[in-house]
Amino acid sequence: MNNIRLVIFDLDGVLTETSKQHYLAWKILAAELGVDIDLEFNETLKGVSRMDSLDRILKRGNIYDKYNEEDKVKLATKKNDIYVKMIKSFTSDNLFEGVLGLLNKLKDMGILIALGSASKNGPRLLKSMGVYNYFDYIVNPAEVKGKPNPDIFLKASDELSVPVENCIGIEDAVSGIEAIKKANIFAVGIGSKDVLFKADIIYRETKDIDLEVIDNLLKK
Ligand code: B16
Ligand code: MG
Repeated sequence: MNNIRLVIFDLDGVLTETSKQHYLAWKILAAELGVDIDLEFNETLKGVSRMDSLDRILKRGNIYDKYNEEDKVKLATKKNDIYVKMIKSFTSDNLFEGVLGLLNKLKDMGILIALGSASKNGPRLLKSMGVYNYFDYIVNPAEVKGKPNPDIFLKASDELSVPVENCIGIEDAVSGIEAIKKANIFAVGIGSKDVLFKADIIYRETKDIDLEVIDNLLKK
């Protein structure tokens, strides 16, 4: 196996599940603003940055024009404070099945590992789940354009000096798969084939990932 040299992981939905906590925190904030959000709407927030998520919620409630930038930062901070309390209890038990095995395998094979998450809480979560030291590089989402722009994935490839043809990106959200494809990187989808059909290969769960199969596909 010698084609994959860098694996760029998304966080929520790939390494662990934080979408429930994001949803509950947004739901509390949205309710205070008189906006109702449900699980279906929450799907549209996956992989989307904090400020863009807030904009979507305000638009849903037809109150987008009611708030200036300063108000919006305050609202987003309020949501984040609620969210951070919810993820305080995260430990290695919150890692999806197979993640630790996969990270160890990559390390053993000398393959670089990066985090390409839209979440500014990424480093905090990796530390509390005990896997921070596996990561050779963590993209700071504040420095690049969010998904579906390719920038998060291009930044990891660039910083670790690995050509895009030797990278793979692993994502659970449509916006993330779009970002990987725009970066000309091999896209591994985690989730449903009906949703992630633009990915180059799709697995139901992270534990199903087969690196040998992907490495062979990268050659083509
Ligand atoms: P934060 P990912 C994304 O994580 C979440 O899917 C999305 O719901 C969230 O709004 C975004 O991170 C920003 O998170 O508020 O913690 O900065 O899937 O890109 O790992
Ligand atoms: Mg995700």
